Amino acid sequence: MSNYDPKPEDKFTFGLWTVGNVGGDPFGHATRNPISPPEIVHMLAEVGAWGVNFHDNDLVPIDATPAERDQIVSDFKKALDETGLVVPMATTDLFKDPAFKDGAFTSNDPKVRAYALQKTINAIDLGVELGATTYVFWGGREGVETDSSKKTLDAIKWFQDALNFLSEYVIDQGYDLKFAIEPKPNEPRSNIFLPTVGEALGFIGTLDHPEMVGVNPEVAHEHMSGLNFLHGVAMAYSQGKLFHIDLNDQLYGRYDQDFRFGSVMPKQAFYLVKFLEDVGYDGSRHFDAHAFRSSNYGDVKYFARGCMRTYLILKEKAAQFNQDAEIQALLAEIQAGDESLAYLSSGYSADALSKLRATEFDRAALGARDLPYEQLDQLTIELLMGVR
Ligand code: GLT
Ligand code: MN
Ligand code: MN
Repeated sequence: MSNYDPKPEDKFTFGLWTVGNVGGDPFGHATRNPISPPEIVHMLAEVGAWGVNFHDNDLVPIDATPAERDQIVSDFKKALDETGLVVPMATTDLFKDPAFKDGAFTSNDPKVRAYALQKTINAIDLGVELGATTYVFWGGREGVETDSSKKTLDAIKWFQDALNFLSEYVIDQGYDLKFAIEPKPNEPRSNIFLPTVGEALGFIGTLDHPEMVGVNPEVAHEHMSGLNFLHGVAMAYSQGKLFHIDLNDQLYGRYDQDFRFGSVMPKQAFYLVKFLEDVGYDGSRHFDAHAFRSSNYGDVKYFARGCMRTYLILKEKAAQFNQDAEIQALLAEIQAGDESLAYLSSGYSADALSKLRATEFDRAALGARDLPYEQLDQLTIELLMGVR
């Protein structure tokens, strides 16, 4: 039996805003008293996390004086020193303040766009000071309720301008920092720009420094669009763009639920963990989730441990899947190659074309091929349910 206790090499991280979430929602007030960033760091250390991430204003209130800022940062550093927790990622709160009610980088107001840029520059400095090497851009307010309010092409241009400016800033400072865009389709805006991993990947190619920019896909956000999260992650990974990942869970078609990782769609979570482990993804496993509103802080710890424990259990299941003789025999049969067609993987050539043209295919035999996917899927389910 394996040990499901988290270890530093698992690279499990949480945001200050996740275990520090106080349980408020659009229809109800907070159900937990706020706890301070140092207290959150100690709680994360107690449950066995490796790192902690934050928005500028999770740590330093937006209206803090410079002296207050310095005290807060020094208290936070002390907690990091005491616990050994690291800060791999930081980000900017460009969504809570009413100044951002029409977006930050894509607000119609040039002053808001400039303020968002200045706020992000300060937040990048803070993140780098605390050790962050990944900087997330979640454009929660970048969007519209009505398309009569904003020219979409202008918004795309403003978004590009902001990321280009910030890329140059990072280069100019000599920071070791890469950017990760986090897509989301809606909530809090009715329509958010860069709604899916696919759109974000396409957008990155239009930037001045695409090599500095990747994606931070979140399970819940792709599920809100009814998409297959694994496929989005695999596409990002295949392009060398999986810079970060937000793990949680979410039913399709609902509001942003941010549930404990693997808690509602464990089969999808299994395929995801198997993918990350099979390819050797070496970034943070960041849990962007929060406990139920009904939980007290004891239950919040259970929630945080649960995220990591489920990941490790699924990792063990993935290894079991890879070693299961019956499953592997089925896969070998289903995925068998054909040596006589290997020439096609070298791409197009006159020779390949004439060979292909000359090949006679037995279409009926192709259609009659056995594909025991029901058997394979049931074996997978039984493995996940613990009876294999
Ligand atoms: C916010 C959002 C998350 C983002 C965070 C980063 S903040 O909680 O719902 O998905 O990752 O800005
Ligand atoms: Mn979310
Ligand atoms: Mn997220």
